[in-house]
Amino acid sequence: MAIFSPGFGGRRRSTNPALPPGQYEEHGFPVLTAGPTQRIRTDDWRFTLTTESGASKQWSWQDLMDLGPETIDTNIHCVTSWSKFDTHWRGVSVDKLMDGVDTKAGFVMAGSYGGYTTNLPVADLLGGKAWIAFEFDGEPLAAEHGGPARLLVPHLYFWKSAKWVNSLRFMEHDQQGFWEALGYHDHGDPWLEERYS
Ligand SMILES: Nc1nc2c(c(=O)[nH]1)N[C@H]1C(S)=C(S)[C@@H](COP(=O)(O)O)O[C@H]1N2
Ligand SMILES: [Mo]
Repeated sequence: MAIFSPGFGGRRRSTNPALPPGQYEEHGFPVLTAGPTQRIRTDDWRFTLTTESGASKQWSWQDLMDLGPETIDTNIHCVTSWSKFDTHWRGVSVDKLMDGVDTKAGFVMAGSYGGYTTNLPVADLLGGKAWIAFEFDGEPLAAEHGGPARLLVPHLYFWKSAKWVNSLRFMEHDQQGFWEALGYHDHGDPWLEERYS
């Protein structure tokens, strides 16, 4: 006996236009981490940006706060098929970190405390699409969710939002990060279901 009935339209389709294909709405906030949770004090926290020419720039926690944080209200989409609507964050846009940075690179490798990496096109980090986020729901971001600060790139699957992020390395040629090297997509647009490469 079949455990599901294909007669009633087969796979259930969401009527919610905010839900990308193959996703369901999650009300909790699952924790997904490959490896141990990193615990970094804001006093010790540093963030480094390196361009393709080798030039680098570094920020302390206070430097980050001085860049002018903003509020971000957004939906997030995990490749394991949960989506969470209307999440509230505070963070500094990557545009602000990029102010005055001279690069023609097309790609970025984001790196984290603990060694996690993920690659993204530069275009997906600029234009108000990506942040270094340090508050969730009005509270300091919990270590389990990447606090003190994580990358937040809500228009791509959530594995691109590197927890405990501490670097952006600009690259002329795309290279693969942790999950990408294991078969996940180099881009990861949930609306195009770019799950695997
Ligand atoms: N440093 C780091 N960042 C990471 C991960 C990880 O394992 N390590 N997992 C990614 C994946 S696969 C997802 S779905 C989200 C999960 O974020 P959450 O635990 O806050 O829900 O973080 C992403 N960022
Ligand atoms: Mo994920």
